[in-house]
Amino acid sequence: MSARLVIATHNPGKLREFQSLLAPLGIEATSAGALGLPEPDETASDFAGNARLKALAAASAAGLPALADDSGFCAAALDGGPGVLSSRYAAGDYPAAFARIIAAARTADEWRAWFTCALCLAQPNGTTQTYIGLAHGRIAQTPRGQDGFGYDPLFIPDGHIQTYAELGHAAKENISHRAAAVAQLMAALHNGAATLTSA
Ligand code: ITT
Repeated sequence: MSARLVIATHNPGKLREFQSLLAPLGIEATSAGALGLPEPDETASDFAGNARLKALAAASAAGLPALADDSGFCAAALDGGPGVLSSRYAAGDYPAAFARIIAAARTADEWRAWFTCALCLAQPNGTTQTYIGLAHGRIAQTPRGQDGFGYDPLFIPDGHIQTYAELGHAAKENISHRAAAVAQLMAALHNGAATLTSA
């Protein structure tokens, strides 16, 4: 398949993961940052709404199909928060955010957590398709690991004893919320339910 796609993210950690996850498709992927596309305000109240907003903005500005991801870390002790507010909750200070989440988990004695990824493929003509990927696990009592980005040092996926940041990129790619959403997109592209070429 030869097609062009805009990866509508300004987050370098996400971009790296997408480039690797989408490599098997052999598509020419450009990032929204490289194209100088503006970052739309994330005004929706849920992951799918924000993913759609970002994908539509990029597809319309670039005149190309665009893929956007809205994702976040969800703690049971915070009723699923920070969730859609994950980036704002950390405000660039991840150690402080981790400390607040660990304190909440300890108080509630509730360590379950999950990542959510809403992936939206938008066409320049305004049609969209959205896929949701989840990864369940628990909060690490002490953040661990150097690999990855964002909340990776805080999350131990089910079936593992290491955090995402300790497992590293190659292992995360097999089990992550983003990989689960991309797998659905791949299936849709393979069976014709989604396309990268319509204008
Ligand atoms: P774009 O909107 O440009 O894609 P962003 O970082 O603002 O980048 P979001 O609004 O979707 O993206 O915020 C998601 C936040 O959730 C992200 O900044 C991380 O803090 C966290 N997050 C999402 N996926 C993650 C992952 O795989 N590992 C660690 N943290 C993740």
